[in-house]
Amino acid sequence: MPSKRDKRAEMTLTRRQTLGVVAAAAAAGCGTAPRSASEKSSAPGPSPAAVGRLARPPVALATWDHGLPANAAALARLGAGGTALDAVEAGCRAVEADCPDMTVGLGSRPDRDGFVTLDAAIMADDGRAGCVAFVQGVAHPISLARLVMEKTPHVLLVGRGAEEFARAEGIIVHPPRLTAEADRQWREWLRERRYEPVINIENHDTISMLALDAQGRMAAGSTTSGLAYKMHGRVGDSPIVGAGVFVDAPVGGAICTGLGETVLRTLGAHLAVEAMRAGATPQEACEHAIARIVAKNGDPSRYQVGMLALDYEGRVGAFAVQPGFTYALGAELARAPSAR
Ligand code: SD4
Repeated sequence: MPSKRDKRAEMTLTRRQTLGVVAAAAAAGCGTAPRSASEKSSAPGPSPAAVGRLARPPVALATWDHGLPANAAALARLGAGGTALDAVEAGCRAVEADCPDMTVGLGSRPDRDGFVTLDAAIMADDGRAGCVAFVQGVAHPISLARLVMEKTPHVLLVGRGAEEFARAEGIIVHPPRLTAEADRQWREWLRERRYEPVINIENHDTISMLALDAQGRMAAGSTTSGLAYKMHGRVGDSPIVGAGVFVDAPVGGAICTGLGETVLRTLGAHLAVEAMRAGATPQEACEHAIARIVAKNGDPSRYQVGMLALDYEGRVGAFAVQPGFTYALGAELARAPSAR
């Protein structure tokens, strides 16, 4: 029988082990050490400087280019005395209200049956969480998720039940409707009815956020329409605590974006936070989690996952399976290093 101490030692992920997992993924064909953003792309704007950098609170960190408007809304909320939870809610709402990528909010591309179904999660670093999945007609699923957290004894409500709860809270639930552009694209898709995720242009770029407020509280949030032309009823990682989002004081938080099935199989965000708990930096934690995702999901040329992590010292981590994952730290856009 291993002693308690042995067990603790087993659970402790050393820095060498963390890097070992990354090395194993590299050996499996995922490339080697992360390269800098400047090596990855000549695109203007994104800078490698944010990776591994120290950010002083208040901090807003968010996925993809639309992380910039999300962070602006989040930082405005923090500047007005809001909490980290207020900040991620405000940031996610900004993208839900206006997402030119058609990947978040009611203007999104639909599932294969022509319905826009939305997923969202919000989590505080004391373990409180609220999530909604497979919700239709709700303009701000992130706020509905927060209401689940604050007004129910539950963590996750889905589908019609979540919509009924929204109505009971005075939220308008709109009838199913596609925007003219979403309708046009869906009808075009119907001609071939083929769904194949294409790296970084899957047209399902989620907004996931982490915020750290001046009082040292951290929160995470995510909101998405999931995969375009997914099966009706499909739910990804974004509204699942531990998969798309996880935050736990006094360790830190992590968030994911990309092909949700690959993250669900590994509970990617939880994996990264637990790596930090065991001593990894946020950057090492992201690399560790991405390496595990690759190890569990086969051929990494077929999908993208981007991960961000943040600790209470304001250290930032960012890593992705493929090149091309952009994220925003405050008002700065950066390009994450990647395994390939
Ligand atoms: C999902 N992870 O539903 C989400 C989609 C996403 O960038 O993050 N796209 O699988």
